[in-house]
Amino acid sequence: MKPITRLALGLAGALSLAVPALAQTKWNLPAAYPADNFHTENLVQFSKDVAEATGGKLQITVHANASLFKAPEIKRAVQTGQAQIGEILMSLHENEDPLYGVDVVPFLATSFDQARKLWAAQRPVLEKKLAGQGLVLLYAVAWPPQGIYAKKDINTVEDMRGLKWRSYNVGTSRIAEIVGAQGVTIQAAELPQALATGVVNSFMSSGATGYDSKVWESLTHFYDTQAWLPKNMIVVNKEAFEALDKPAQEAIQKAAQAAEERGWRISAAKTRWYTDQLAAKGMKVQPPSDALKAGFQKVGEQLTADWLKKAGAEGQAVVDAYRKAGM
Ligand code: PCA
Repeated sequence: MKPITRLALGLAGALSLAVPALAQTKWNLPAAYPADNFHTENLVQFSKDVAEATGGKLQITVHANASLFKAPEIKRAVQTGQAQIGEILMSLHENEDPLYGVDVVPFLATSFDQARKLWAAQRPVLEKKLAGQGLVLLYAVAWPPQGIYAKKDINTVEDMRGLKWRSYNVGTSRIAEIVGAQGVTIQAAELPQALATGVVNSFMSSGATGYDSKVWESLTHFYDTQAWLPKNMIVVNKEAFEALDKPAQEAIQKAAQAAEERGWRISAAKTRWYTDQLAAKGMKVQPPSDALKAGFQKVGEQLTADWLKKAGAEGQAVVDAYRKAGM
């Protein structure tokens, strides 16, 4: 070997130690919730894990609070490659396919345990659908259970008539229709403003989103109906994923698994903390009265029937698999 060749090889060897084999890849991750929301913090940790495991080769920047794309636009942005990866509120896409909405069927899965089992039943079917759209499903994490926020006593479903009701998906809009409230769809990033200006005076969501929105500045009551646990899912553009080398793909999958475990754990652990915060800020945090519970169960039954009809055999199969898993 000529000395010059040896030098060149030696240099290349030294370089390959210092510089990763692939060029650095940068991904954007649009997310729809505030930077200090637990889902977003979990995403940032996920991105750190990926950076570390790939030796800094893959850098994922999280764009919180719908700063890059609005919540309903994130899925399409990732599908079309405008963003490489994104966090999506699953049930926002129930109109496209009922399967996205199984987690918001009222009272089907009302605890973290049940929601996790429902996710296990839903996941394989969803994974296939997303793959057909050029998306790789990484993981999903549930929000805390959904309750009703209002500015007055809600003792029965009839008390909901005429409320200015903020909805965030098909199901919550439908609830407005059924109870005779004025529904208006507003995503979480715009909720604080909608509350402050009085555009809405009621909504259903988790303690987390109430807390994030400083709901106590406008509203006074939280009814802990525990009606369902909606999920956020993280998906990657398939082409972008496949352009990575194998070790990077594996690093993502591994970090995703860890993020899923961590996310569910934190969501469950913070559930009580969030409602405690609402109470500490002076809100009346309480379980629904028997009458409200009964009335709301009826609303739920109607939504469930609607959903099963839309979702057909495929939806029924997911529900059956969930029930078989022992709820
Ligand atoms: N927060 C989100 C979705 C469900 C939740 O708990 C929201 O209210 O928009």
